[in-house]
Amino acid sequence: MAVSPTELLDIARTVATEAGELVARRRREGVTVAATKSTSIDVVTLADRECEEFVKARLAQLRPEDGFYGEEGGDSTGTSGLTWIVDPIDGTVNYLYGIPQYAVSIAVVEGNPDPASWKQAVGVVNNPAADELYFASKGGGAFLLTGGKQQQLHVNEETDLAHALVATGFGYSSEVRAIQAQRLTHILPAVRDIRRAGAASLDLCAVAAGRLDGYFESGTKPWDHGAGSLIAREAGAVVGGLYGAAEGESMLLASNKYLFPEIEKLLIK
Ligand code: LIP
Repeated sequence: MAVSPTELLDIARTVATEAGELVARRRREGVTVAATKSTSIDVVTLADRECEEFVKARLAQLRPEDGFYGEEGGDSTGTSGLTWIVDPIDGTVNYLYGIPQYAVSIAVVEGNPDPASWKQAVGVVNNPAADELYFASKGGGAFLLTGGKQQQLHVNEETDLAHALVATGFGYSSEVRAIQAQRLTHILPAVRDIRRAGAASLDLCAVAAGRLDGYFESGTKPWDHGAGSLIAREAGAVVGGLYGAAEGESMLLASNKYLFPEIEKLLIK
């Protein structure tokens, strides 16, 4: 990789900050649903589309040789071996309802946007409504910038599953949600409590920041976790799928090294 992780992180932070200002402004102006995707509750807003176009254009200016892989379909292959993976607004339903739990998620990986084979280089997750910018580079640690102050992030060291605060999420199809709800019946009695905040990238950052002890979800896409999983790993989390698999659509699980196997056992039931 000819470009330094520091340069890539600077670009990701700059663009995520600019994009966060854009989506926050659009939220204040009022949000319009542009279309639905997989089901009638899987919405995309005009701001999702505008933000992805903005991020893609900025990255094309700053890193014209790189590939791009975005949730709203603006994909392009590059020649540099690097791919930017972007969720313009993660937590779209929160954004639509005015719940301040949504984020611009920008990651850059070496290789294709496939969690089974990518090499994560940099991840940035920006929640403009909370003035919280999470970021990490591979081997460089994970950080939160908020209120002008920067702090390094570390996962909780909780070892008792019964004391674990665990987040999850659900898909947009009712058939899938029924299966996910069934799985939850094994988890809920075994842990402190469950949270469902609505944005995978922020759930992963919450694990990194010690605001959650674990997070699991099936059905997420590379743009949902491409940045947040690096931030969680750099804060000391174990992140992956089940049975040693890579994180991915089948399962995304993040927790500390003590609880990861305990939660995995409950998911395998
Ligand atoms: C969201 C994910 C979240 C999941 C939601 C939704 P989106 O992504 O980040 O984890 O539970 O159902 O898929 O659609 O807001 O970009």
